[in-house]
Amino acid sequence: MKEKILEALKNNNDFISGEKLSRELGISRAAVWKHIKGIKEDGYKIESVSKKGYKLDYSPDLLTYSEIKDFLETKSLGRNFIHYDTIDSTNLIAKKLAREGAVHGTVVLAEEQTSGRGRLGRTWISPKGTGIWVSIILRPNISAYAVSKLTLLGAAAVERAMDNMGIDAYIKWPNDLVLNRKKVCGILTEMSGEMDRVNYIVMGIGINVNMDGFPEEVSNMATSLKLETGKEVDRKILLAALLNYLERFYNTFIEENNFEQVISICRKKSVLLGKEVKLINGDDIKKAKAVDLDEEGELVVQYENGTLGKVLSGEVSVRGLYGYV
Ligand code: BT5
Repeated sequence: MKEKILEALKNNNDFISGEKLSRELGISRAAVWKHIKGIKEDGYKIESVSKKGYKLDYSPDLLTYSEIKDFLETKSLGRNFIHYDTIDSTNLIAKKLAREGAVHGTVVLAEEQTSGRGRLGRTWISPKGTGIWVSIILRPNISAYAVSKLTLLGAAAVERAMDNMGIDAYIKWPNDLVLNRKKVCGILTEMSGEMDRVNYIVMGIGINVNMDGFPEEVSNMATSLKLETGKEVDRKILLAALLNYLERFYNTFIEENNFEQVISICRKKSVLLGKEVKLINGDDIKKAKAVDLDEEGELVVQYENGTLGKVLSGEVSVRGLYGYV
């Protein structure tokens, strides 16, 4: 009901009376007043004048469904949208909801994560109101082998969404986006299923948008869009653009088995191709040259002894990035 009242306020440039709201929504005047109070507590500024009613003066910078839906062009992604002010990790919640049967395209978003997660149990720093901390539940009919392709699909969607906002970010295969040699986005794709059938996928995407600085432990490798561009970036438009691209790329991949555009973006915007890299697999570190990205999204490398190999996913570091000199 709160959503409906907010919607009515947004659709009205002028005052709307409590009586009209109560009549149209079929609730009491007291209930209208209670919901208005709740909306104000969420950070909206609502003018109330006796005999005239209520008027929305200001919407806060929140990534709720009602704030982004005008920019969304998707059919399923984000149409079931769960917003938290603070949560431990959106991936954890999304996995729980997926187990309980949440529909394909469900989005879980938090303004702040208290235990944001990276790969291999690492921490993802997720301060309040300055980033996009989002997890998307996907239910593709693909084999577990193809799942790592989805991370690239996510990276390509983030790259396009940033490009839309005039930001020229690069992709560090397989799960980072880089701006001026520092990490601005990370993707954590988790799955449940068997080898030949996926149950569900949770794609967690963290984008550093408007923070002014980072804790010391990551300050040499992390950056935000604001730090690099010098201005605030509209989180709502960026999130909607991300979901729009993600759905487009996902449908093309799943329905037409076409992965070409994703690969072409990942190749064109790669920070690895042509470079000497270190392939890190726990304690096993191999030096190689990143030669290409094949049509399956695997990184083609040439080892020091000249042999070629393919890497499906994993940890790669490259000189000049994230403090590696
Ligand atoms: C990632 O892991 O890059 C995946 C990050 C995914 C975060 C999203 S946010 C929404 C969803 N919910 C979650 O709980 N997670 C997902 P990885 O490649 O392992 O990189 C992690 C490393 O990046 C850390 O060990 C730090 O060194 C560094 N790091 C931590 N926070 C960062 C930040 N905000 N920006 C840049 N680097 C960061």
